[in-house]
Amino acid sequence: MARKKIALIGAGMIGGTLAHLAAKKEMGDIVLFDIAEGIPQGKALDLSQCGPIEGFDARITGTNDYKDIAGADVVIVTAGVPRKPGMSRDDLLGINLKVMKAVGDGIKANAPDAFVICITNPLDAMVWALREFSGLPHEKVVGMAGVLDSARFATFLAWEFGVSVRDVNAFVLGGHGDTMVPVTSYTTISGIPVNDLAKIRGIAPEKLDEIVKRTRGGGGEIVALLKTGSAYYAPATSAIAMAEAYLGDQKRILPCAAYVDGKYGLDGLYVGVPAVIGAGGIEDIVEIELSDEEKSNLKVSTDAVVELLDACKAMDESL
Ligand code: TXD
Repeated sequence: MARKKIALIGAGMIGGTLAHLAAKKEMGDIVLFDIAEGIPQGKALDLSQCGPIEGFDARITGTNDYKDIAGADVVIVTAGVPRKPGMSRDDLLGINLKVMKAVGDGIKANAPDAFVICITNPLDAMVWALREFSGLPHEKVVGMAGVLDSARFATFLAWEFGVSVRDVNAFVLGGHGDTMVPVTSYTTISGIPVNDLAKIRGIAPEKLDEIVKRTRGGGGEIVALLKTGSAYYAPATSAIAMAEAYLGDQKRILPCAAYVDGKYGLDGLYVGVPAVIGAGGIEDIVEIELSDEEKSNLKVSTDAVVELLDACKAMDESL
């Protein structure tokens, strides 16, 4: 059976990391696409030379021509510009919306049957715009944010409780912005609700609030430290987990920016919700019971996403 084909649109910090992870895991052949000449080709050549050392067989190529993504099974989109210190994710909207138009056209023409994972920020708006521009079915276009935000939440919890990160199952819903909703009522450590373990361990509720706050600011914390860009190792790792769930028909329930129409009181919005990822793409959205506070926090988050969509529509009348 022929190898799967993974196309990475954007060969920057996340794109290169995606390629390395996908190659190490032998997920398939990899095409790195970018508008910058030489970058995708150079990174593809460098990554290929890891093969004899790491022991993976994967054809890794770089290109500036969308025709080379033809027939891709998975397309992961990081094309665009990242934040610099002092910038919000929303500040990227104008530039990255135009990029999504070009990327959407490229996917529509060359890889219409792919499962598309969008990473480009502002994520909830960019994944919606990418779906509109590409015309792919809603269940085949998803945004990566919740897996990353939940991993940040889980890391901070594991540090505070002094437990293995393997045992923390954290849930962050809503938009990928300062209004994201870490859902402590569905967060467990070895199946123990985190609020219960906090009481057992004598960890004050204020400490958990601090961790929720640090999770919300997790992206900005790294941008401030790096100064020249944003996080890329954990974002890439998160998108790879989503791609594996699709390619392996794993039926994982992951927090993803999926298209919600009816559930959670939403009609026609991409926002972070528990989504089942399998061979059909987004196969189901799980509508969990939320506390009143969590419901109102989710409303604030989805209202912020609607504002971004309105800004996108104002910039591009085809939306
Ligand atoms: O959780 C999340 N979703 C976020 C997303 C986590 C971290 C970073 N987030 C966003 O991902 C970030 O704000 C950016 O919008 C993207 C990509 O971040 P990355 O750090 O990989 O940015 P780079 O290193 O600048 O890479 C972007 C590449 C770069 O090589 C450009 O030449 C290329 O995108 N680029 C394009 N490729 C194709 N087509 C077009 N039009 C284009 N424009 C730029």
